[in-house]
Amino acid sequence: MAKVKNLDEVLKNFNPNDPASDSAGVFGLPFSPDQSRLVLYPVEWEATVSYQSGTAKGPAAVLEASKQVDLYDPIAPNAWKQGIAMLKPNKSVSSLSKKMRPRVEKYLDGLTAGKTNKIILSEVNEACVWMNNQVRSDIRALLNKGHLVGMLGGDHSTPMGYFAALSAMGEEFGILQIDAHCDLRNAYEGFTYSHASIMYNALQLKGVKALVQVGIRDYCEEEMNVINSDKRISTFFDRDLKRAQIQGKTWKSLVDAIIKKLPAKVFISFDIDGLDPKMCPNTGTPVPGGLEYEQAIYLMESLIKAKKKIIGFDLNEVAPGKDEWDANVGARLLFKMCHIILKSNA
Ligand SMILES: [Mn+2]
Repeated sequence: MAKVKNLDEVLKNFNPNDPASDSAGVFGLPFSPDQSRLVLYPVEWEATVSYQSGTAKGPAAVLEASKQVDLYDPIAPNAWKQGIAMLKPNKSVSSLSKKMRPRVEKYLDGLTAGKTNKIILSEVNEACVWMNNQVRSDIRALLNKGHLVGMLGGDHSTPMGYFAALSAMGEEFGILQIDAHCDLRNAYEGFTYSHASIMYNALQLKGVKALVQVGIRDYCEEEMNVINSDKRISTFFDRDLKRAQIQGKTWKSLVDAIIKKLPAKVFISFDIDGLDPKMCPNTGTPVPGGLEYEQAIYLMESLIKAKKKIIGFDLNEVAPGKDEWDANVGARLLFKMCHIILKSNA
């Protein structure tokens, strides 16, 4: 990667045991994006959210909550010293999402009444394509500079541009998706690039060789048909994972089976609603059941032990509620994911 300027000097003046200063960046760290091996790219986008909105406010809330996270991480102690920084959100993406929300709500009201407003539909679909293109070129520029990139959504439609950038750069990879939902609908409510279609769309890309889904517990027949008709997809339903554990199987043995389905290079797409909703009560579409926090960390950490290379990740659907709980969990999960990708690329 490009030569990092002044990283040693920045570190010399930084005490990781002090509380975060007002001017500090993500996790209270003092690095600029240019100085950082790992850059976090926030996307304040929730144009096609169908149930509870709020996830566009996720990145700002997670950034704020991240300043409370202590910096010692047993996964890879001191890996943060390679530099972690969060970019400012792409403001044209944020404002287009805001502009689309009332249009989408009007469209959905029409849909409930049995009417499809084709004018709004094409307007929203065009906006989503535009967002995907913005994200793709932003991410590609960061990857070309040699950064590792973690994306922070926004709704689960946001990583499409990231997947497309990797595929266009000739990468071949599997997606490990932790989620309550399959997101395998061919357009949802008419929206081509809905959060509920992200994995259907990802599978159209040349570079996506496998999709391994974990924690799934809310899905429709159309999605079951997609799962059954595409050999690249392996779905580990929450029901099956829970029953296996009730009957005495260990989480380790299940994790081994999950990882076996993945190719050498892995992108982690983490929808926070894959976790038990006690950890994300304000997320857009919460569903009972799901993974415990440490089960998810163990799964991701096991990728490193299995010698998989983590080429990127996103964390999405974190929505701040009235208290700071969702953002607190999101920030801590993000910190773990940062250390996992740094360790995988050490
Ligand atoms: Mn999802």
